[in-house]
Formats: sequence, structure tokens, C-alpha cells
Amino acid sequence: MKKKLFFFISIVFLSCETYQGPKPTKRQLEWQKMEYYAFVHFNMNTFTNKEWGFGDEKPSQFNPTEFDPNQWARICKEAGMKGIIITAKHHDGFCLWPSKFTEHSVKNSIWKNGKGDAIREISDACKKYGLKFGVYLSPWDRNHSEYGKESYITFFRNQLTELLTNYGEIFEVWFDGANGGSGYYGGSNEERRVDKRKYYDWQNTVKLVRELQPNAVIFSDGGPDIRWVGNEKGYAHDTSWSTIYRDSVYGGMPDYNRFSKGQKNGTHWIPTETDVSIRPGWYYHPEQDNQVKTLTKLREIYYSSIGKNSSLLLNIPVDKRGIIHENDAKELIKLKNQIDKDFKTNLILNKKSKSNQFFIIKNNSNNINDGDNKTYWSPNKNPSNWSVNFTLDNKIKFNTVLIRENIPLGQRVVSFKIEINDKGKWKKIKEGSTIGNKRILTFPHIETNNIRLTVLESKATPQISEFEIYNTTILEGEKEVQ
Ligand code: FUL
Ligand code: CA
Repeated sequence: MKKKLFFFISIVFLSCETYQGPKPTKRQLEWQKMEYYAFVHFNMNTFTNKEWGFGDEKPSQFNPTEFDPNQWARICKEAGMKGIIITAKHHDGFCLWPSKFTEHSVKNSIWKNGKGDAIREISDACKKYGLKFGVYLSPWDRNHSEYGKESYITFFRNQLTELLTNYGEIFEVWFDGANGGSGYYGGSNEERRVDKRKYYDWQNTVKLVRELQPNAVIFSDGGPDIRWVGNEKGYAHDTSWSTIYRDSVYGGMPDYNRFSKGQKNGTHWIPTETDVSIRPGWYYHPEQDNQVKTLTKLREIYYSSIGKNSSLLLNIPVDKRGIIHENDAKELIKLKNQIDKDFKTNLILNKKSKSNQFFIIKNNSNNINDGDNKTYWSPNKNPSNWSVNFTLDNKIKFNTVLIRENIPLGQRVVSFKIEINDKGKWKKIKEGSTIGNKRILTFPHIETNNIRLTVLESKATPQISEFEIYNTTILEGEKEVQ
């Protein structure tokens, strides 16, 4: 009798378990679904062949000859990207829209006789092609005479207000961590340092963004919604927590890298975004026309960002004509075709599985391979070594697995392993730490009809929404990845 009561209480207790750790907000979840979107660095530097303009450039220098954001949007859409973030104003202070608050903008250029508004055209093109639209507004302004003074913050917020009011729905607002240093500053040509923690009074800027665009996520080194991955090479980390002690990081902090993996017991949900350029530079430089990253490298980046619980913000430097260069377009489309091919056939889709869970109150292990990210396997056996086993009728050959956690209810898995059964003995083929939104693991090709996923440690009952297996192609210049 006592035993039965204990059994009943355990079931009630385990099925009622609620996880207290940080969870994503609605806007973060919407963003997380995007995974892959474009950064476009196109502004004054495109015409001066620089990466960082000093701020003394002349508006007349901005003059694209074939400006066509519909071409950008068409290519980005075809490439499988979900949105575009444009450098509305970079560190040199030049604005792609006719801001009321400065003379340093397209309104004083010869482009379209000063009547053009590139931001309007880009946002319209995004709408037309069903892409989301985001803005990069550099907090540092090397042109503005007031930079470094309190009055500049009002100016900065006025510009932000223009961008967030006049161009429809914005999905992401991007604040760069590079702030302060030498510049033109209205003719004073000097060095201006700011206190990166205090100067911008970010709290109130965040409030403004929330008021004007409640659905937009805010990116900066320290969030509040999305954080920097810590490098510009296209790599997230093997251990990649969406959680972090937010108050220990801030935009532009010098030792940021200490935190780039996130923290297991972090107090806030702030996943990483991986920003990297398809060329060596962020901006277009004709001498880099033959240095566009090729398919093998781009796929590696795709796997190392999206496949490591991050998102991929791939930069395309639009050229002086105002269009995406044909070399870049070619590689983008190759990547799209390759990714489609890689993840076309999940070899265990809807195959019968068996969980090792003890209490069979909700044997939902078939949720793990139903191709639906909303359904998940949540074992109720405590406290560790949760596993799902697939015994297939025929052997399958594969080199890639994809695992996903049910992140609306938090990131929980601390470590896991994948094994195959070789003549009656379990043999480990891969082990890993975090999973999060998506984890892609590759290894030399293997053949088996018996495979097992085990969660070794989890912060709370694991919730695995997908476990998928693929056989992907080895590309030119690639070895069997270990
Ligand atoms: C950096 C900037 O300084 C680069 O110019 C570029 O915009 C990159 C995305 O962020 O911090
Ligand atoms: Ca599922």
C-alpha cells in the first residue's frame, strides 16, 4: 500500500515539475525561428573604399549608380534568408535616410538629387519579398559635433525614433559595441572617449525601442534580447548557453570573450547571434571580388553558428552600384541548395523509438522524431541517463545528427551522448554539452540499425523536440569531419 502511494506521489510530483530558470520572451522566440538572415553593410564607406570612415566625408561622395534593393531582397529570399539588417548609419555618421536632425545624409547627396531615401526603398523591398527588416544604428558618430556630450544622446534617440517610426515593422535593432575614439566631430578632429557603461543610458533607449517597436529584438554585446557571439569569424561555441548573468556584461566591454559561451546558471535569457561577412571586409572593396567565401567555408559557418545554438547574420557588402555583386550571389545560392540537400531526408523520421523511462504515464518518445519542433519527448524518470533508442529494420548510413530542445520552456541539457550498437555493445560516436535551439553534430560516416541518444545531465527534466539523422555530402576540400 505504502509503495503504491509513493508511486502515485512520485508521478504527480514529476509530471508537475516546473522549471524556474530563464525562458525566452515571445519576441525572442520569433527571432529564434529566423535562424539565418542578412546583414548589409552599404553606406558612405562603400564609396570611399574604407571600413571605418572618419566622419569628414562629403555627402556628395555617396552616389550609387544602380541602387536596387529589390535585387538584394530577391537574392536574400532565394538564398533562404529571413530578413535584412541595414547599416542605416555607421560610425562615420552618414545617414541613408533624410534625417531631420543632421545635414550628413542622403538629402545632401547628388543621388536622386537629394530626394532619395534608401531606408524607405530597402524596407519596401523587404515587404515585397516577405523578408523582415532590421536596422543598425551606430551609437558612435564620428561626424557629430556633440558626440561625447549629453546632448548627443538626445540626437541619437531622435534618429532612432525616426527609424522606428517611419519604416513599418522592425524585427531587430542592432547596437554596435565599437564606441569612441578619434573622429571629425564637426571639425574638431579629436579623440573622444566615452564611459561605455554609463554614457548611453541604455536603459532609457531600450524603453524607447519597446514603446516604438514592441516586437523588435535588441542586439548589443550585452543584450537585452540578443548578445554578440564574441568573434566575427562565424563560430559559436561548442558549449553555448542562451542564459547569462546579464548585469555582468555591457556593450563594448574589453574582456567580453570571457562570457561568450554564456553561463549555465545565468539569470537572463539572451541567446547569441553570429555575425560574419561573406568577404574579408564588412564593406565592399573591389579588390576583394575574388575573396568571397565559397560553399565549403559557408557551410562550415552555417553548421558552426545555427548548429551551435546561435543564429547566422551573414553580411553581404553591397557594391558601389548599389547591388549585390554576382560573385556573392552565386555562393549564397550554392549554400542554399546545399543546405536543402543536406537536410532533405531525416533517416529516422517517424521510425519507432523506445525511451528508457520508468513510469509509463506519458510515453511520448515518438515526439522526438516526428519532424515537428513543437512536440517533444520529456521523460519522467529521474535523475539522469534519459535515453531514446531506435532499432531500425535496415541499416542506415549517416554522418550528421541534429538535436533540438523545446526552448520555450528553457535550455536544460548540460551533456549528452550518441551511441550505436555494434554487435551487441554500445559504442559512443559523439558526446556534447549544450543543445539549445539547434545542435548539429558531424562525424565520419557510420552504418548501423541501432542508435541511442542519452541525456547524461540536465538542469531539469530534459525536453527534446527533435532528434534527426542525415547523410550529408563531403564537399570539395573537406575531410570527414571529426
Ligand atoms: C563592428 C564594426 O566596427 C564594424 O565596422 C562592423 O560594423 C561590425 C559588424 O561591427 O564592431
Ligand atoms: Ca517533435
